[in-house]
Amino acid sequence: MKRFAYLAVLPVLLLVFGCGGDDGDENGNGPAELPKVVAFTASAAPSATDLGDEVWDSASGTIIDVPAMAFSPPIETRSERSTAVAVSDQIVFKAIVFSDTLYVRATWDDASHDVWPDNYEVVATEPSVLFSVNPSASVEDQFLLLFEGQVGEASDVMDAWHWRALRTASKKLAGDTLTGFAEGKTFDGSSLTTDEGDKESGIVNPPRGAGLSEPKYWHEDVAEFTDYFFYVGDDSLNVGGTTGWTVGQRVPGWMVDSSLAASASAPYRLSRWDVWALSAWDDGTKEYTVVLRCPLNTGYSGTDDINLAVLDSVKVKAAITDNRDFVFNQGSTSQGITGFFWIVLN
Ligand SMILES: [Ca+2]
Ligand SMILES: [Ca+2]
Ligand SMILES: [Ca+2]
Repeated sequence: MKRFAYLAVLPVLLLVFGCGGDDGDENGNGPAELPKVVAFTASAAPSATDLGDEVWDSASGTIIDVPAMAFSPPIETRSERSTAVAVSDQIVFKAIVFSDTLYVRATWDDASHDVWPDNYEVVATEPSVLFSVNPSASVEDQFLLLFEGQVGEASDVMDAWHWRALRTASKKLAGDTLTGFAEGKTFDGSSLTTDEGDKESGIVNPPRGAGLSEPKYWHEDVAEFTDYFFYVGDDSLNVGGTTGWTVGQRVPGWMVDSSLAASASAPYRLSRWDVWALSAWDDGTKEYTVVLRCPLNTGYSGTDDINLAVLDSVKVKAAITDNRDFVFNQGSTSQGITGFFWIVLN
């Protein structure tokens, strides 16, 4: 198997074989013990709406270093990173198990709330409103949690929860009670594949006509509308207001489909959307807090998810980007990947 983890600790590269996942106390293969995030067993579900729910005070936080910027060897250590590297050098993790559900909370610094992929920007208002498309080549901030272990029939892949600051996490994507999802995926070492399900959370806002950079959908409040997404099916869409703009204003390049959760039934969302997310970016502290929750056994462990219900601990790694998609076959100064660490489930 090619599933090795390269944990960069000072100058030492510690080779850790990645198999199993239920011996959280000792890995037995090297001198350094992997960090642990010990889940707190809660007696009530953490709030689905409040990131500050005090139940999280009972869960101990573990700081996980973010030393690397490549997913696979040769891995680059922190000292080799460019000084221009954009992402935080650590993530603070907490975990809670309540009933049959795992909650994972990650907090990391990010100076920018990047949620404007493919936006339109007003570049002129006279003699008519002119837009440019995605002038900043922005993408969005992203978080990835990878689980080592058996996924369906395959043992050489990792289960993946992929959270994105706009397309899976927009507020009210999941109605008024949650902010959205992390997308269920599988990581084969070089790319991510979505779990079963064809529903899309984010839908691009297309140009109005061929050859035009004018957005098809905009808000009736035009100049007053400052949010970074629309809802599919919103009655305020497609009114085509062309007055009141000033240069530099933006129209969202994506719409989100809140029916993904409004329809509510798991058979509608399928395996692709069984990880729920509550998240926020704090403009004061410049910090993301993301809580992901998922059943320990999603019911898809025979195909594309790990079955956490049969494990005492699971070995994971996490990754973050700053306004970029993940790059899996080489380094990037806009992403960081942790070494392996444990989430102790009970
Ligand atoms: Ca950012
Ligand atoms: Ca799934
Ligand atoms: Ca999966």
